[in-house]
Amino acid sequence: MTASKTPVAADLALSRRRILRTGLSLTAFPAIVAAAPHEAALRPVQLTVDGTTKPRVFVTTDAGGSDKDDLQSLVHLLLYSDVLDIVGLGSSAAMLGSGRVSAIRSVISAYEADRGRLLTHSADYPSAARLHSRVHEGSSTLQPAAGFSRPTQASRAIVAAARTASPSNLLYVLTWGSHADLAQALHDDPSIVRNIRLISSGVDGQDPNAHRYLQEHWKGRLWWIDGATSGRGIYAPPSGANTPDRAWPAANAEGHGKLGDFFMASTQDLYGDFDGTRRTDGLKMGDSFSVLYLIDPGRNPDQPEARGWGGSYVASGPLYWTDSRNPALSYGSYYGAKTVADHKGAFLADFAARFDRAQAAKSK
Ligand SMILES: [Ca+2]
Repeated sequence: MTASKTPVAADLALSRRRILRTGLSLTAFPAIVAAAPHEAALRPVQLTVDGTTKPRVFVTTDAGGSDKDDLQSLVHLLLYSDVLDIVGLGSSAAMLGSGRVSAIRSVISAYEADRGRLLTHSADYPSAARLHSRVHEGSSTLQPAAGFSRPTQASRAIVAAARTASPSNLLYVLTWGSHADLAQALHDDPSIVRNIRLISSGVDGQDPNAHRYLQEHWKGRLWWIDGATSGRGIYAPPSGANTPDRAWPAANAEGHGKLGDFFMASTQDLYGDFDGTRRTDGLKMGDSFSVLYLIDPGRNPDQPEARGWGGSYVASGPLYWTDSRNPALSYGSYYGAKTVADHKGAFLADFAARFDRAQAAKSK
């Protein structure tokens, strides 16, 4: 099955809408806007060739661990790297014993092979060298009771990226692995909090002390969507079974450039535990809801409670949103999963069209 092409971020109406969003940000958080601008030189807003604002994104990931779904999420991210300003890719994988920047770099290498074809569809895809220059090793050990310890490459890069952000050109930090490097960054330079929006995906168990530090010291001061389970709606059925989608990758990714084949490979034996009898394959990419939140062409990112590709969240305190506990919006024990799953047809069709870009150059 080849999904229909869904135009993304291509029309002027959308450009105007995204420009309007900046105004909404300022209106929504006047206290933040009133804060003195940071002394560091600000990085200008990045625009696509059609004038659309690119959200600035720093992703931290545990790619390389026992669950291959972060590799899937990285493929997804890079296929949308023309509409996002990717300023950092950190390996926050303390549970693995060491960082795994090599896993991130392997996805960038697949992207490099396809970039020529991608550029015929959008001139905004960054070079692989540029992406490689933004890859950073993160914490390799669990944080002590305090929740922070020493700076890492990744924590320093978060501080640097946030210092060049501003309340009108925010840095979105998407945490797909542990919170250790973000926690360290906030500890080392508390002033960056005003420039950051965090969208996290239930990573408390990957570094409990770092997560507790964020909860105890930053909740209420940090704009934060704390999404533990909504992202399961990307792949889980309404029963809430942990059954990744086996059919979609073969139909839409395999044979679609290096990225398509890389994605397909990262859906095979998902947990690396095949014992000769039972194995798990399929599309999962549960952390990708944070990217979907930013790339939904119809979404205002200032409104976590609104409906949209990345899900709908419930205000649980100042600047803090969590998964909905409404039973009607749950898939089994996955609270809020339906708020993401309701948009699955749209965001997977769009993703399929992105794989088509990797497969074939645009005909002139
Ligand atoms: Ca992850």
